[in-house]
Amino acid sequence: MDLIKDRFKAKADIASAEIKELLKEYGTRKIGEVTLSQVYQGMRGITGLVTETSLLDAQEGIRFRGHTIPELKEKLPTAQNGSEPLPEGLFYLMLMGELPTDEDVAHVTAILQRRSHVPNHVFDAIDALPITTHPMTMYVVGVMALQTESSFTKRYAEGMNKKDYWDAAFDDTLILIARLPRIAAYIYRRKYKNSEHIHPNGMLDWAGNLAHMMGFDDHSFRELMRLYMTIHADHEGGNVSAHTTHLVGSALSDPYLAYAAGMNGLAGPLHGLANQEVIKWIFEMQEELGTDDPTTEQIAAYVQKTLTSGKVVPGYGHAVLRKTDPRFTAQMEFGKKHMPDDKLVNTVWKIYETVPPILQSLGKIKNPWPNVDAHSGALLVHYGLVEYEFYTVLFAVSRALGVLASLIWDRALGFPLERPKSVTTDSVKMWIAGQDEIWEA
Ligand code: CMX
Repeated sequence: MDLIKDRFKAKADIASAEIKELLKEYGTRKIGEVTLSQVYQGMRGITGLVTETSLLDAQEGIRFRGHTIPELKEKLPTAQNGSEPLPEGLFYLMLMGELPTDEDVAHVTAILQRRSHVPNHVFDAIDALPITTHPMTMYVVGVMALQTESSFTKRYAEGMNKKDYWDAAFDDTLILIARLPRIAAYIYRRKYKNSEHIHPNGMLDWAGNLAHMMGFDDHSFRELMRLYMTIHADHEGGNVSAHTTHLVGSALSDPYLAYAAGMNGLAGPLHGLANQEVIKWIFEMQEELGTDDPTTEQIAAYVQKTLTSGKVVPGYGHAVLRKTDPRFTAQMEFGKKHMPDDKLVNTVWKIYETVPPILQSLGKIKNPWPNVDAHSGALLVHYGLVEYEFYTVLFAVSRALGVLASLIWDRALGFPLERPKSVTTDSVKMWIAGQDEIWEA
């Protein structure tokens, strides 16, 4: 691990010095203006965070350290006999800011394999929950139980110098990422497979091992997990899971506490839980229509019904994106390659033809196009992973790569406690009447 840590430290020192200079020279330059609507409506479009690992363009989608998803598919190392990128490679890219070699990726895989042992009390904590508990609740409880291992918290209590925060965050992050597949697979086997657990295979890569421990040893399912874990990993810093992890980490809560907080946000239906909602919605549509192969007319009528009953169409829309999510497209390409005739996957493609014009016609939805969650479930169902309440756990395992790489950078760059200003509506009214200067506060 020292090799990758030393490389990181060298890069972080350069970045820190650059930022210091930037702030010295341009620190008072204005980056934008904030309207009252933005203050009341979810702070959309306010630039107020630095996240080094990825950047989202409304038209083009996500770029990880400058690389689009199609570029990653070309440039990141793959498993032997595989063609999908290894998520360990994306983690390296997000952390170091440069593309890894095959050797670098093998090094990260080896680090993760060596640290993957999960202590028994974590399984005991999960087992203490009723079997009916939602898998995301079990997952966060598992992560919280693992927090006993935090070297950040131990070293802080021993008086760690703030120059070393990044080092402790680095250690915690690698251990946490290494152990998440085991926790996720344990939850899956406990809840859906009668607690018949499967031992890790120390020869497999991080995502391949997750597939194996869940009980899916099909080569193309492993490939799907590699792709899935890569494309769900990061979506710049303002989304709920990334922002929460960053915010909680800014209080110097250790990476376990910060990541668990972020994953509670991912478990919301407007964010990561949308992946389960999509399949639930399609299954309900199939049942109501009495067919597993609905026509576009039938789908259109069902979409209208969903909207009339005051619900959102899950998997469609986005707070920042204004085009089809390239993460949707990457999954569509996987579907075309591995399962072009699958009925459910074809239904997802028919929904893609049907929903955008309907949402567009409402006139209020800023983005009628599908996001990442519109596609993922159908690919999983194809391989027999039909237990849709589990899907957000897979998203969470992947999201650890981005939010925790960012958390290491937060500590390396010495970012302070996050504490934006809030106002009351009374103070807003006084400001409008010219009796208050709250905005200058
Ligand atoms: N179906 C129905 N209505 C939708 C909609 C959808 N898919 N997407 C947006 N709208 C509605 C909003 O609810 C809002 O309605 P009101 O004005 O009545 O409150 C209006 O359109 C305007 O919303 P917006 O500015 O276009 O979108 P927001 O930035 O407020 O919200 C999002 C973004 C993702 C929460 C929203 O599009 C949504 O609820 N989508 C469905 C859930 C989903 O797929 N979430 C996953 C996002 C990706 C992820 O994080 O994993």
